[in-house]
Amino acid sequence: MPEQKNYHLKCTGAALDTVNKHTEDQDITLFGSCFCPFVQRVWCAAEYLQIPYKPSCFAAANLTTYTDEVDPYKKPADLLEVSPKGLVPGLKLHKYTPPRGLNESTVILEYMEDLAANTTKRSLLPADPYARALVRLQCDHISRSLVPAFYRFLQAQEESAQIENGKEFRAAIESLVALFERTEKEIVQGGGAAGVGEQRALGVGLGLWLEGGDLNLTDAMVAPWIFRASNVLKHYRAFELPTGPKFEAWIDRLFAHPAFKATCSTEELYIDSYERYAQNRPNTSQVANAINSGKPLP
Ligand SMILES: N[C@@H](CCC(=O)N[C@@H](CS)C(=O)NCC(=O)O)C(=O)O
Repeated sequence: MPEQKNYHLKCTGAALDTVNKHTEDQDITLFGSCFCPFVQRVWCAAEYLQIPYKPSCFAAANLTTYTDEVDPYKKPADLLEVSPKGLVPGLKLHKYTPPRGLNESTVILEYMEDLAANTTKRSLLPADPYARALVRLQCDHISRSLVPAFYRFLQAQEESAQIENGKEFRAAIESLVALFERTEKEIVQGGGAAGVGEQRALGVGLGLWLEGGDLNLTDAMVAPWIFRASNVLKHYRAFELPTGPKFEAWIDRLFAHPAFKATCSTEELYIDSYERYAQNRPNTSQVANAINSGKPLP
C-alpha cells in the first residue's frame, strides 16, 4: 500500500515568501496554517487591505523564526486562548492589555474591513448599502452551500455519492455566478450609468467578476475553495471547473491577484494535505466530522 500523505506544517512557494516578509511584531498576530482555506481567506484580505500582521507559529511557541506554520490539530494553549474551539484562523490583538482574541474567518474578515476603514482606507466592499447587501448575499451562499458542498464531494467514497456531490458542488458554483450576474445587472447596468467611467465607479467593490474590478469580500471568501477545486478536486475527483469566457476570466483574475497569489503555496502542498479528506480518514478534522455526521460546519 502506498505511504499515506499527511498535512503540511510549513508554507511553500509564494506563501512562504510572504511569511518571511512578516517577521516583525505587530498589533495583530494571525494564527494560521498553510493548507487551511479559512485562514487563506483572512490572510489574502489582510494583504489586500494592507493591515500589518505577524503570522504565528504556535506549534513551536519558542521558535524565533516564523517560517513554520501552525498545527491546528495539536491545539496549543496560545491558540485556544484566541479561538475557543481551537480552530484557525485566530487573531491575537496586542493593542489591548491583556491582549484579546478573535476567531471565525467571516468575523475576522469583517473586523479587518472595519479596521482598514479607519487606518489604511482600503475596502473590500462597495459603498452603496444595497450593493453591499448583494455582496453579502453572495458570501452567505458561499458559507451555507458552496463550502459544505466542497467537503461533501471530497469526502464521498462511493462512486454514486461522488457523482451526486460533484453535481451539488458544481450547482453551488453556478448559483454564485447567478448572484454575480444579478449584482452586475442591478448595480452596474441598472444604475443608469452614462458611460464607461461611471460604470467603473459603480463597479467599485463588486469584485473581480467585473473586468477591471479588484478583489472584494466575495472573492476573498471563495477563492481558497475555487483554488482547491482547481488542484485538489481535480486530482482526487477529476473535477473540472465550469468553462466559458466570463467564468474563466474571473478565475484568471482571481488566481493572478497579487494579494491572493501571495498566500498560495505550491500545488503539491494542497494535494498532500487533502489526501486524508479524499480518503475520508477517521478524525481528519472537526469539519470532516461535521460533514460525516450531517451537522453544520464548526
Ligand atoms: N468556522 C471556522 C472554521 C475554521 C476551520 O475549520 N479551520 C480548520 C483548518 S482548515 C481547523 O482549525 N481545524 C482544526 C480541527 O479540526 O481540529 C472559520 O470560519 O474560521
